This record gives sequence, C-alpha cells and structure tokens, in this order.
Amino acid sequence: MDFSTRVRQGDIRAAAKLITMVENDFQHAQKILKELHQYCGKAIVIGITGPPGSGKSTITDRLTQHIRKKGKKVGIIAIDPSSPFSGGAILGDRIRMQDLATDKDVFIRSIGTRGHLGGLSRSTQAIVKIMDAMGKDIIFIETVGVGQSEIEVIKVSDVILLVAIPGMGDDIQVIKAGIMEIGDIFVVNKADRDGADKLIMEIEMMINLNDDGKRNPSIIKTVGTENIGIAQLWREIERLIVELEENGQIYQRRRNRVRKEIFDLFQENWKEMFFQLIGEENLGKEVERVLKQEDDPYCAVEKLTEIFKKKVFQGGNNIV
Ligand SMILES: Nc1nc2c(ncn2[C@@H]2O[C@H](COP(=O)(O)OP(=O)(O)OP(=O)(O)O)[C@@H](O)[C@H]2O)c(=O)[nH]1
Ligand SMILES: [Mg+2]
Repeated sequence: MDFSTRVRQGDIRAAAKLITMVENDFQHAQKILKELHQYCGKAIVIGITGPPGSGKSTITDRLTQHIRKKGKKVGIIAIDPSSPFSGGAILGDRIRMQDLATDKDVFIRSIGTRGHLGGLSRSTQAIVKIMDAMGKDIIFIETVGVGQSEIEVIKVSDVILLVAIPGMGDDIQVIKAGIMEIGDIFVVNKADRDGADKLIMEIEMMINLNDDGKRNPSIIKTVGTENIGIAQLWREIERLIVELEENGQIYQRRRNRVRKEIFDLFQENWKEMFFQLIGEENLGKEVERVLKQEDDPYCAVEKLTEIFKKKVFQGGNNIV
C-alpha cells in the first residue's frame, strides 16, 4: 500500500514518518502532501494559547477526553518553545496526556520552535494537513503565547482559545495586547484559586477598551484538573464554530490560511530556485567581494538578481 493511502487510513507510523520528512526533507514530503491535499479540509483547527503553566495541556487533554466520548477523532500539536528538537513527545505533555496516548484515535505530536528550515508555520500547516488527511475531526494546536512566531502559528486556527489564570501579580499583564485581539474565547483556568472573578472583570474591561464593543468573546471559567467547566467550554466552542460558519468568518480565516500557505511555500521554493540558478560560483564570488570591501551586500544581491534574470531569459519561459 502506498504511503499516502496509509496516512489516510490513520496509520500512525506512516504519519509520524511523514512528519519527520516534513521537518528534514520538505521537497520530498511535498510530493506526498500534494496527494493528501484533496482529502483535507474537514477538520476544525482549534488553537490554544496562554502563558506558561496556565493549564493549556490540561485543558487540551480534558477537552479531548470529552469529545472522544462523542466519537470525535483528535489530533494534537504541541509547540514547545523550550525544545530545540522535534519529533518526539515532550516529557511533560507525555505525562499529562498519558491516558490519551493509548487511544488510537488520538494522535499527539510535539514540535520544537527552533530548527525549522522553512519556518515553523509551514511545518505546522503541513502537520495539520497530515492529521486532517488521517481523518481527525478536531485538531488542537497548543502553544505558549509569547513570541511573534507562536502568534503566526496559532493564526492558522479556525478558533482560538486564550487561557489566563488568576494570581499572576498584575493579572491582566499576562495577556498581551497583541494576543488579546486574536482570542475568540477566554478561558479563565485554575478558577479554584482566589481571584478568578476579579480576572474575569478585568478581561471584560479590557475587551471593551480594546474592541470598542465590536467583539464579544465569551469567558469561560474552568478548573482543568477537576474537569470543571470543560463541557461548558466545549459547548461554547461548538456554538462559536456554527456562528463563524454562518457569518462567513471561518471561510475568511481559511482564505487567510491558504494565502499564507501559498506565500510560505512560494518563498521557500523561490529561494531554492534562485540559488540553484545563479550557482555556487557566482554566489561565492560576491561573498568574497563583500568580504574584501569591494562591494556591499545590497549591491551583491542586485547583481545576483541580474544574473538570475539573464539566466531565466536565456532559458526561455520554461524555467519560471
Ligand atoms: N490548581 C489548579 N491547577 C491546575 C489547573 N489546571 C492545570 N493545573 C496544573 O497546572 C500545572 C500546569 O498545567 P499544564 O496543563 O501543564 O499547563 P501548560 O499551560 O500546558 O504549561 P506549559 O505547556 O508548560 O506552558 C500542572 O501542574 C497542572 O496540574 C487548575 O484548574 N487548577
Ligand atoms: Mg503544555
């Protein structure tokens, strides 16, 4: 049986192999992703972000258990900023998601933020595609909402949950302005601690300030560890998905996602083609000239671009 068929049948080993290929040899992986694309588009992608230790993995785990009872197949992508390695499950998540690990209809994958040649968002999009083709109904992407690259990643989601917790000093500071705007649902987790209601009030105030009352994201209180509020959170996610489907927002988000995917792929392929065509010798020459102060890198790029254009022209139209 060929590789892409195995992935489509939900074969975990084939999918894991393909994900490794995405990270190490994208050109090769692309051929299989191409075959898979026609089987994609059914999964709903839910992004979960928030500060370190706020309970993102716990909530992902509990939501997954909740929807497994409804027969939904689940994919989980945990983006781990601390890990330079990719491929394996990180220890923490492995422990917390232990119950899920034995469920063949839950596929968990952790990836490090570093070491992605074509960018983290390209890798994540490819993994979403693979899980989608495997037949997952819901795909969670968990990431710590710290840097720009994490925000880029989470933006590929259909729905975004922001997790906040009480008692982190100046509470509201933990939800940064940039990330505030992308949240569809606020999850106030660790509501067993003091200050949950105060945090809710602060979030409400900030929403009103930030969005001029245009948006009205809901706020759900949870105690992840006790499974409190999880069913309500899932109901809210489902309600929101219907709303976003009806008002065309999901379609708009997917349009942005496809645009970004094409942009990322193009950038990468184009770069490769450029350097292939100008050749190592021309590049090496320019490097030396810049090194000897005979030229600056800006001029070097202009010159190399001229060489590129000439070659494309000489080669007729069949190169680009
Ligand atoms: N008291 C309390 N503790 C919780 C709750 N939810 C999660 N925790 C605990 O908080 C700790 C961190 O939870 P995680 O789910 O790993 O948090 P996370 O946001 O995924 O953490 P990182 O991925 O490391 O950023 C764990 O020890 C959980 O058991 C809650 O509602 N109440
Ligand atoms: Mg986590």
